Formats: sequence, C-alpha cells, structure tokens
Amino acid sequence: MQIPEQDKRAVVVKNAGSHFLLSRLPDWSPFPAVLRGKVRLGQTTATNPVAVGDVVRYEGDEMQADAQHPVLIREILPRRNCLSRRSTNLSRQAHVLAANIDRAIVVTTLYFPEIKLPFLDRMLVSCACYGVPALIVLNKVDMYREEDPESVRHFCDIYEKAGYPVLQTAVPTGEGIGALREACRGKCSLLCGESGVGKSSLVHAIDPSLQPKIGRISDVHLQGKHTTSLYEMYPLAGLGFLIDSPGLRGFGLSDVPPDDVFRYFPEMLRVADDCRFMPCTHTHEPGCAVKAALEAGDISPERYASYLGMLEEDRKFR
Ligand SMILES: Nc1nc2c(ncn2[C@@H]2O[C@H](COP(=O)(O)OP(=O)(O)O)[C@@H](O)[C@H]2O)c(=O)[nH]1
Ligand SMILES: [Mg+2]
Ligand SMILES: [Zn+2]
Repeated sequence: MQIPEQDKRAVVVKNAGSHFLLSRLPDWSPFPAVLRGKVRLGQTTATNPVAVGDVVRYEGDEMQADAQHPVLIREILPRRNCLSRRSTNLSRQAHVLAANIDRAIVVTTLYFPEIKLPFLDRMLVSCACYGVPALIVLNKVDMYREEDPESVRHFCDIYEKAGYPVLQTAVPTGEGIGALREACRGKCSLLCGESGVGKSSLVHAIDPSLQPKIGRISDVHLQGKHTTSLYEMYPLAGLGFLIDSPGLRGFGLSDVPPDDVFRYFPEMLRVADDCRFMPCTHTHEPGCAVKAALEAGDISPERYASYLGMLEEDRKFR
C-alpha cells in the first residue's frame, strides 16, 4: 500500500553518525535513511541535528529503501522532550542523546567499573532539567553485594532518600530483571550510564531475542571499554522500546543555569522554600534550609558534594 507523501513520518531508531534507520512505530520494520539536502531542523544548536527518538518526515519509498537507496530525511518534527549534554566542558554546543523519551534508566555499578557519584548526579540533574523521570539501576550486584553489603545499602539509602527509585540487578542470576522488564512496559526508555556498567547486557536480559553488542571488561584495568558508538532503539516484545546508548565519559550540563542547579536535586528543592534569603546559593547563607537538612542528615553529604562540584564547574567554564 502506497503511503501518501504528507503521511511519510517515522521515528529514528538507529543513529550511526550520518546514517540512520527509521521505523513507522509502533510497526517495527526499520529502513535506511540519510540526512541530505535541505532539512528543516527543529533545534539548531546541537552538534547532532537528529537523534534516536526523533519523529521525522521523509521522502522516498520505504518499501524499496536499502543501504544504496535510503530515504531522505526532510524535516524533524518538534520534540516533546530530549536529553542533552555538553559535548565537552569548553563546548557551548549540546549533544542530544535521545528525543521524545518517557524515562531514563540510569545504570550504574559500585565496582567494575567503580562508581563515580558526581557523574551519576550530573546525569540525574540533566534528566530532571529536561523533565525526564529517572530510574536508577544498580547492576552487577552479584559481584559485590556479598562482599560489601554495607556499600550497597549506603548507595540505595542515598538515592532513595533523595527520591529516586533504585532497582538492584544482576544479569547472570536474573535478579531484578523481571522488575526492570515490568518498568519498561508501555514506555520508551533510554538506558544511559558509563561504558561497561552492563546496559547492553540488560537489554539482552530483558528480551533474549535482542542482541546488542556486549563488551568485555579489561581484566587489567577493570574498566569499561567503549563497545558501542551508536544509539539504537530496541522493540521489547509487546512491552515498549528501549534505547541503548554508548558509554559516556563526560556529562557536561547543558541548559542548567547555576542558580537553578538546586532545583534538580529533588531533596534540595523540597526544603529550599524555607531558606531565609532568596535567592540562596545554599553554600554560606545564614538560615539556609538546605544546609540545615544536610546537618540533620536528611540530605546526604555525597549529594551535597556533587551539588558544590557542579557550581564550581560552572564557575570554571562559563
Ligand atoms: N557479573 C556481572 N557482569 C555483568 C553484569 N552485567 C554486565 N556484565 C558484564 O559487564 C561487561 C560489560 O557489559 P555491557 O553490557 O557491554 O556494558 P555497557 O557498556 O554498559 O553496554 C560484559 O562483560 C558483561 O558480561 C552483571 O549484572 N553481573
Ligand atoms: Mg553497550
Ligand atoms: Zn539555602
């Protein structure tokens, strides 16, 4: 059946640099596309104009399309939301991770690779800034919960107290995988997190028919290697869609003015109305409700340190 020209809309399901795959969701039959000629762009300040999750208008016959004869992306339709980061600290330009997502699944481990709380908190702040709800997945608990139950408890405590749901998972034992699958139901979720934490492994665990490339942890450095350099969406049998992303090293905050950073820490936002002075940077002001909550143990010192780090970074690079 011929699709009328004006109805030729599809979702970007794979982004490998200049080549894309599109699918007319919820139908899953991806076809190749390129960005060429004159394109009407929604956002123009990003290093990548098109991201996985974008709805685009295209030109060409999707039934006949192949690698040699891709369809042409003509227009990127307005986004409901998107998640971006600054490519580098010095760059003013944003890199769009994904568009039109319902939720971010922020994957982390305590060890193998070792956790970097400031990095995790930056991802969470970005999610909050773009209005994307975040679920934290603490993966590989099979490797360290027995040896270090106290650290696992401490981690869950920090983030649950802050207001985030935390799910513990282990791919080899299947622990938490059912709950994660359930959490994906009916949604389009973006998996993000450092390289090597197990994002691709989780995709495969949720739906064994899906085969994203899984990396190997280098024995010498116990560090994640970059195994994927692309963003790819996967259909979860009748469940929803999951976007796997490459490991990110840095996560510069884009679009977050320093005065607003505290708003994206839910536990600070909850109490900040009670600060004596407005505006309050929550660093030195007398009568600061955030500092009071910190002293009372209602805000964790780790999260507060991340907050200070973000203000500091901002001073350096702005
Ligand atoms: N022990 C253990 N290893 C895991 C788990 N999840 C992933 N791995 C391993 O961690 C390495 C990196 O996994 P991968 O899925 O490629 O990570 P990604 O870079 O985040 O996509 C691979 O060797 C996986 O087999 C887990 O829950 N437990
Ligand atoms: Mg991967
Ligand atoms: Zn304050």
